[in-house]
Amino acid sequence: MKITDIKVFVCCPGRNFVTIKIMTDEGVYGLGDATLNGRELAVVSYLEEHVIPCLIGKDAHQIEDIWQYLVKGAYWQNGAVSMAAIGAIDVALWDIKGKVAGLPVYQLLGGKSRKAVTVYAHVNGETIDDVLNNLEKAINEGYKVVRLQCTIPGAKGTYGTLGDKKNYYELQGNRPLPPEHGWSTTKYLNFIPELFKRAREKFGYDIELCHDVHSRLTPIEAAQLGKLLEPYRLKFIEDAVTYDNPEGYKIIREHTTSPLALGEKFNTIWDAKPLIENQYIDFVRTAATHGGGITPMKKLADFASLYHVRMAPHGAPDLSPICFMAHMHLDLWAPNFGVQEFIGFGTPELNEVFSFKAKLKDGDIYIEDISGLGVEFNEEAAKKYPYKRSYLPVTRLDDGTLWNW
Ligand code: KDG
Ligand code: MG
Repeated sequence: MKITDIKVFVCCPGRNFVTIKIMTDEGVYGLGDATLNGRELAVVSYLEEHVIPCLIGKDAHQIEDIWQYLVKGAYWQNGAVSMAAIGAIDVALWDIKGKVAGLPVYQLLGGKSRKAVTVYAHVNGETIDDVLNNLEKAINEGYKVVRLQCTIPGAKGTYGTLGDKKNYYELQGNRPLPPEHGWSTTKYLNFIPELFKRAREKFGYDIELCHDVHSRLTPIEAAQLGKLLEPYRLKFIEDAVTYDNPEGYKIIREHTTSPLALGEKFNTIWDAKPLIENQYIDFVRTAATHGGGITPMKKLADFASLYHVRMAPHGAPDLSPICFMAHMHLDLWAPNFGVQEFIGFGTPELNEVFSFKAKLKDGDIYIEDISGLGVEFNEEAAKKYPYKRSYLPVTRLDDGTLWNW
């Protein structure tokens, strides 16, 4: 079955997405998500100039060989742009294989390890009271795992809160240059334990809670946070420190039993390797899009399982429903699945462009047994939403120093 053409679509139904469609000589096609938030067009160019021309005429069934060819064959391995491009190709090839086999992708991975995928919802607010009200709603909706984020009083923008945005699909700051946020570790460490203390006082310990630090701390500060949050028994603290220095996680580990999650920015299994084999993390958060596809995600899950590390794939709004559905199949299969990040099924604009059959019940997602990934992309609808340049914010300390957003 030969690849005859690969089309790339860029659209913005609320936020930008890069979608690919692989066509074959047997009429079966597959879809992949190549979205790299804020650097979308670099991936388009990588695909159009350097990936697609090499794939025309290749056998669409040779998923592993094509993945190796794109990764090793480029000589310049890894990197966010190239792995997002390769991730999209790989996911689209799994979609094709599932369609040809007449099976959902999870069957090709080894079948279901569970009936449904437990997700964690985002709960945020401008004050602790806001967050607690929203947490009550999430609990009443049936969520069993929830991520809490709260605006830090006096901060100029806080990660994970909507601020003046209506929803996650609104472009960053609605302007084509990065908005600027502020950061104070002191204010943050003084404030955030109170959020979890009050959540536990009001709702007890049955609801599982997580928190995303978004790489703002140094290792010893993260160790302090882990200790401060220990009484509130979080499911995990995410991205406490950037992942570039795995030894930093050793410091955190030596001081706290708060579980740690990391990996949404990993683009290879080798990024994850030292953190997993040294038992520095408990959950690995790599996404099929940014990690290079379903093929490496399967290798990552198997490797992590040897170290009792569980999968908690990234599920931010800048990953398209194609990536979401790829995760559903991986999560249903992976014996060491932990929890899936989930920000809802999207806006009417998003659902006009992407359609997929997934149902949420009591904090678990069920998908239909459709062959392939089970997602459709409406090319005509996508044309109504042209690309709009948009960036994530940047963060500065009070003295102007640039910090990790
Ligand atoms: O593009 C960046 C987002 O995907 C990221 O900020 C979201 O940290 C994130 C999360 O945990 O969802
Ligand atoms: Mg995160």
